[in-house]
Order: sequence, then C-alpha cells, then structure tokens
Amino acid sequence: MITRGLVVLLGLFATGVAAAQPVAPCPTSDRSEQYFPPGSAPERASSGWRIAWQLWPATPPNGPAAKWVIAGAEFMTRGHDGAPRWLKVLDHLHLSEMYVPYDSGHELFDISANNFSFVPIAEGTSVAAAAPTPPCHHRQIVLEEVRDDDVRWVDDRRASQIGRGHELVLWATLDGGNYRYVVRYGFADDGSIRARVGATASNLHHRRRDRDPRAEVVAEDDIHVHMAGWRLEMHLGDPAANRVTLLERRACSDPGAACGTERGAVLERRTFLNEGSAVWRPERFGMIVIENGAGERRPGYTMVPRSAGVVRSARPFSQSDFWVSRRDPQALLAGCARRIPPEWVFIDLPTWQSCPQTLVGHAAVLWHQSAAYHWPRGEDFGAGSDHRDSGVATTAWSGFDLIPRDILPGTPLLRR
Ligand SMILES: [Cu+2]
Repeated sequence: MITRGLVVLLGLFATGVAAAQPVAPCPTSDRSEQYFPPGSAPERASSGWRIAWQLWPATPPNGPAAKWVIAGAEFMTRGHDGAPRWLKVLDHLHLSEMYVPYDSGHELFDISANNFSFVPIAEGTSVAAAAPTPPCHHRQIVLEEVRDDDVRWVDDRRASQIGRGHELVLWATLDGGNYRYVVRYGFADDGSIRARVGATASNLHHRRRDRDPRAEVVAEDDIHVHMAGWRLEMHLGDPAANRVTLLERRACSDPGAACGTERGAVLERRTFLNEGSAVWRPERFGMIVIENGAGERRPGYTMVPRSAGVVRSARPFSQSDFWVSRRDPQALLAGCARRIPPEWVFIDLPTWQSCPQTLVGHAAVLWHQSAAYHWPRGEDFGAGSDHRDSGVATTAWSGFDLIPRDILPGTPLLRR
C-alpha cells in the first residue's frame, strides 16, 4: 500500500513528456543548500537558501507521531552594492497536528493521537527529469528538488520581458494509517516560503454515492476535512524584538471601520501585545505580518493562508485560525497557576492560553490552521468500484505562504 501510494504521488511531478530518472542520494544529510539561478556558484548567485532540518522520532516528548522539523532557514540576497546579505528567516517550522473531523461526527487526530512515522520512498521510484537540477533524497525520506516556479513578473517597460522563478522544494511523507500526508516546503528565489500538506492514499470508508442528485443536503459518512495545525518561529534578526500583527482590509461601508465615507477601504492593524488568537476573515484578506525593527521600512514576512476554508467544530482549538504564544512557556509558571501542557501540541493551545502573558520583549510562536474539505469522488477509487482499497485519493492541499516584505533591495530577478 505504501509503495503504490508513493508511486502515484510521485507521478504528480511528471509532466507526461519528460523522461523519468531515478532519485539519487543527496550529497549531504539533514541540510540543503541551493543558489539561484539553479546550479549557479554562490559567488555568482543572485539569491540562495541554506536550510537545516531534523527528523524527530515517534517517541515522547516529541510524539506520539514523528515530526519533520525545519530547524533553520537562511536567505541570501544581494544589496545595492552587490555584496551578499544573509538573513536567518526561520528558527523552526513543523506540522503539529492533522485533525480529521468527518461529517458523520467521527474524529481523528493523526499526529497527537497516533505514533505514525515518515515513510521512505519506494525502491526504484523515479520522478520527472524536467527539473533544472536532479532530484535527490535524504535518508530515503526527505526529497529535494528544484523546480520551475512560474512567471514571477512581466515587465511592461521592457517589451513585456518575463522573469521566471525557481524554488527549492523539500518534501516528506507521513504515514497516516490508511492515509499518507505529503508535507512540503518550498523555498523560492524571491525569498518566499510555501508550506503545504497534501492528503492522499486510501479513503477510510467505501464510497457513499449521492443518493439523490436533486437533494439539497448531502449527508454521507465519508465526507471529511483535513485540518493541518502548523507551528512556526520566525527569526528576522532578534526574535524577541519581532512584532506579530493581524492585518485586515476593512471596507469603509463595513460598520465599525475607522474611515470616512469618501474612502473605499483602510488596512487595519492589530498587534499582539499579549498571547492570543484571531479568526481568518477572507472577506477582509486577513493575514499576519511578523516585523522586526521600528523604522519606516521594517523587514518582515507576511503569512497568507492558502486554504479553501476553515474548521469550526466543538473543539476549542478550531475556533481560531491564528494563535500567537510565547516561546518560553516554562517562564510563565510564575504568577500563573494554570497547567502548562506539552509545548508542541496544537490542540492544547486554548488551555495553554487561558492565562495570556505579554509578548513584549519575548520571542513568539505563531500557529495556524489550514484545511481542505474532501468530498470523495469516483477518481478516488478504482474503475467501477466503490471499495476503499480499489484506488487512491488524489492529493488535496492546504497550507500558507510566507512572503518577504522589505527584505530584498528591489524586484527579484529584475535587471535595469
Ligand atoms: Cu481525505
């Protein structure tokens, strides 16, 4: 089952026209380094990434499930003088939870309630050769490749010249019982980071076909959500000096918006001075910005959700989409009698934050839920079959982007 799931999964990277090639071992382990344009020497590159990662085994206190942790990510760009400038962007990033509430009421917690591990790639697995550098694997578990990242921009001043980007992609696959979760991090040449998790493999139930296509309500036991709980720590110079702020576009027609009727909208800011949480409102383009420094151009990163929706269940952790907490929970014991749950457990956030502490002068942890709603379809099953073992559910993704703000000296890749 593992082998079949991975072969189908890896096939997603094939273009259908490119020749396949085996996945070669990476030259180093637990660390990736890439310069852009792909394959360029560090002294000639316009940008680059250095990434460290760790595989935490499925044992306490990490577990019960294994964790694949991005333990540090540094981005290199060049200043106006052409000299390389390195900035440590991330201290930590990992997938903390995979909550699967079924419409039937049944719930699964695939990370906090199971001792699942990451699975190795199958022997003989191949991927497309279309990538500009050969893909490789670390320990048969973490795959690394550099791939095209689409049109970065079109320059109206230069005969519609196109800037085409690339990104370094690291990904690994978590066992989820009948499911496999593809955890993927993209580090792009423009300084962006993309975190995604894709749910694939066998459905838990056989397919329940729509009983009446004219019915206004579909109540079937196989429909469910894959809600990912992410945990990240930004660095950006001095983590204790970072500020975490919710940004929302408020239309002036919206009651309570702080603007006059002559304007169309304003961008509202709410900085987290204390631990807390916030709801994502897509109608307000809700996003989180993490900024460092106090000047007019404060370097930072904006977290933009990439979800089809959000989960709201009876579980308190599902009532918010962004959570901000302190990195040093042990220090909070003084003066606060609350119980301190394990640091790494997403679902304990509401208990943890029942006694919110100041964030001023303290490094923060940012948590986020992303979700995909899985309404099983015929393509998840074998030909003419409704049996769960007859096919593989194609990957459903959710996640978030981290987009640099006032980090690069100008438009990436642009030469003028
Ligand atoms: Cu699913």
